[in-house]
Amino acid sequence: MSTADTIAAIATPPGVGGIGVIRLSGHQALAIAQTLTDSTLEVGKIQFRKFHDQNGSVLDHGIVLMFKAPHSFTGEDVVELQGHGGQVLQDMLLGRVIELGARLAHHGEFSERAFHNDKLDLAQAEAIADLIESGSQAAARAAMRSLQGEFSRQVHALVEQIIKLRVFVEAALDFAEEEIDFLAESDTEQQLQSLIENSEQILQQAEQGRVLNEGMTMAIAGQPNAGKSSLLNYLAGYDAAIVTDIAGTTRDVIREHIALKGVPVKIIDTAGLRESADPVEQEGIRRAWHEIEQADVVLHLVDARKGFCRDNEKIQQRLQHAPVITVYTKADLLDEDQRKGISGNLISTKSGEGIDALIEKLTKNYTDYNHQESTFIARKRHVEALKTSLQHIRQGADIFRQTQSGELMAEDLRQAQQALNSITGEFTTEDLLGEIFSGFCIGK
Ligand SMILES: Nc1nc2c(ncn2[C@@H]2O[C@H](COP(=O)(O)OP(=O)(O)OP(=O)(O)O)[C@@H](O)[C@H]2O)c(=O)[nH]1
Ligand SMILES: [Mg+2]
Repeated sequence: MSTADTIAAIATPPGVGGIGVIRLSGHQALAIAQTLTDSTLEVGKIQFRKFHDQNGSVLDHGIVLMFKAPHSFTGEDVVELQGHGGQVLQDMLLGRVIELGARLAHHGEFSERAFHNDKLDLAQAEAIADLIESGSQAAARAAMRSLQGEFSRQVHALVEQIIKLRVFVEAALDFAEEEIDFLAESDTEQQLQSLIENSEQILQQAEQGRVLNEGMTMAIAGQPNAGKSSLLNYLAGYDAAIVTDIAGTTRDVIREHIALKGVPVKIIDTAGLRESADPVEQEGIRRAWHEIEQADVVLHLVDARKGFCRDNEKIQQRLQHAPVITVYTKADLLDEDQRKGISGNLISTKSGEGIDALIEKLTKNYTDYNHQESTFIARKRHVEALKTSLQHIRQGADIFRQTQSGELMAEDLRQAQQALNSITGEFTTEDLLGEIFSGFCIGK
């Protein structure tokens, strides 16, 4: 990315509208606007001007807003041209601006410049994209809180706590002889404990924010004929998947987006898991595992009449990565005695029994968004970074408890801090930045 270039883009959505905005950022922005309008422009004024083409004919007219660096969104000189909304007209105006020396902005390049000029940190820049794309009022409110820096403030508070500990631990290393007493007599242990508790709390909030943002991915897994597709259909409210009594009916992965109590959920129905000689079914099962292993939560369906057999145990041994909820199906086919033998979630897609309770269980951590003024929006990468950080803090704390020495813990604390810094972008590679900003729309 070259910040020497002046970039331009249509900032309003494509199509017809009362007004259309073209945004420019960079050191040539003001000069380009002056040539375009054939006039002198001032900062901080609402100025009505004609926009000319290269022959001097008027392309459009409208309002010009100028912002002088560093007092702008990007931190550079910024001009906004508010003309009439209309695709052809906007394209002509953009073409003229490019002719005058600007180049087309890449996806998210305005936000990226704002980030590099310290106008926003990375989590805030991401919150802009999430705000624009939010799919519910709760998500929009949470994104706004992130944009205002709520999430970043909490991450910074954790970083501060880690730095305090690191300074102390590293100072203790300089007094190697007395180190053990020094640390043992201090409140290092309590500080570590409080750091773990705070990290856990933020992680939990970030997880909620991520689900609010991206939805929860819920895979339905189990042996053939367990009733997986029936449950998908029940929750989706229509016959999304084929249901038959033939084991191995579903081969492809079937996805449905639904809302459970206002929580966005991506349900994934998969092929029944078993040994199979059929190459088509084998491929279905391979794809099933691929989806199951990426899910946020797995519903493991077990035919209640068959009970939890060894094959089910084998399936669960492979399900270590995410919470697994075992669900017994076909409750309507059980007699009283059989019912007594089952403890846990029991449902029937024929009678609807047990499904409300299951939904309640699935959503209980996520349903009070609207009441939580503290919820901020988050992304998967934030959650992963918080997990990495927490893992290092826990590891460091264990080592400290065993050795009462700070030396071995110091490296873990350093890595915990680095993981947190990647959230706000203080420690982030160019590749990752490129990946994040390319997901933004052009003009943002
Ligand atoms: N009585 C009753 N039958 C059910 C229930 N759920 C599913 N079934 C029946 O069980 C059979 C298998 O159901 P599916 O939903 O296709 O099962 P599946 O787990 O998707 O099976 P595969 O796609 O082969 O892996 C069908 O005949 C369903 O009608 C239920 O709650 N009660
Ligand atoms: Mg099926």
